[in-house]
Amino acid sequence: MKRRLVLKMMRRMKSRLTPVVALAAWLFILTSVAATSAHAAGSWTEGTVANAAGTRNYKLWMPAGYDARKAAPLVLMLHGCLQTPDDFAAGARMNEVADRYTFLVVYAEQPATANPYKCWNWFDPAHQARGAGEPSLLAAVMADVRAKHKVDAQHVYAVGVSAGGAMASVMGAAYPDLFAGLGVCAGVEYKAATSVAAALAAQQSGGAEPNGQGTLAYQTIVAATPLATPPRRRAATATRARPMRVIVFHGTLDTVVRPVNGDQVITQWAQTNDLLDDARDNNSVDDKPDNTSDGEVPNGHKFTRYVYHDAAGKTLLEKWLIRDMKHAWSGGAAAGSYTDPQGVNASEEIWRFFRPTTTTATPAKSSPARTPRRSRR
Ligand SMILES: [Ca+2]
Ligand SMILES: [Ca+2]
Repeated sequence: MKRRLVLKMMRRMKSRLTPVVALAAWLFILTSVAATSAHAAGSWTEGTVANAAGTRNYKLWMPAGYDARKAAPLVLMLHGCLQTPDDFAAGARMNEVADRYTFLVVYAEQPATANPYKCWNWFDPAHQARGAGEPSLLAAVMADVRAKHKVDAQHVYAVGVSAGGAMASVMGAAYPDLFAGLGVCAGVEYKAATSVAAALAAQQSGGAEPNGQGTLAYQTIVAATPLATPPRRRAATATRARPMRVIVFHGTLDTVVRPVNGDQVITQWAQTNDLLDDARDNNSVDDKPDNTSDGEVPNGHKFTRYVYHDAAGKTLLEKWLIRDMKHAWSGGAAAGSYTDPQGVNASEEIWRFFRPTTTTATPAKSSPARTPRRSRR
């Protein structure tokens, strides 16, 4: 299509320009066509959403190999205070993972007009609920991306660092119909605070009692996901909401958001998932790790990884404590602010944790083998 257009332009040019100028133009057009077609890397697009709560811009990473006809998973990335989408993208390097595994990454931008430090207002009751404030704007971002691109609705996740991580916790409870999982890096539990003073206190010594916050998040989820599509194979007493998969990263030397907050994120979501799985507070999911392992990044930090199972023994929650890491996104590049390249590569681990698996689907290979067997009868 593009080449045909170029030829058409050339034909027109030839009739008008001198041969030398025409040749120069021809070469210029040819090289630019070659440059664009040779580049298979992902690319940015931008968008803006608006509703009664205001306006927000976003940047969307279209991964290399993205096929507009095929539904792709989508990850919402929420930056921390003083950051921008570009800064966060450069630091976290999630786009590189997206290029490898072909998923969309959308970076919502919190402007200084909304918060002088560009923090998501996770601690303000005006921005903690479905259909209001910043959560509604973030939901609008997701809706805009989904309207313009083919998204695999079953595989949409919210990931954030610091204030962005705190907002990811809010989004998981307020919009459980949108998100199947959360990545909380140096963040806090759901509604850890409901004022600026409480936010500062929570960052230092933890937020509201996390088991209670887990129950609160469950009640919020139930309110957000009534009846519409009852899940298959679930007890009549349960809600239709899915379990929320959550992965946490926290540095042991984080003095901005102390590590107790990472523990609270796990306790809170363990309780929420305990209630979600059978509508009973029977510790079918709890915050005691089922698996603990130590490791070390080559030339980097040591870490401990805690894995928490659901009632069926499958991984539901994970927590990575990064030894000697301060307030930062674990891993990534120094090109972005608030990163610690010596930490575990959080982007890689988050996608490993979220990555859709095909264990429940019938592998494509087995279909032809079955068909002849059936036809013999
Ligand atoms: Ca339970
Ligand atoms: Ca419980």
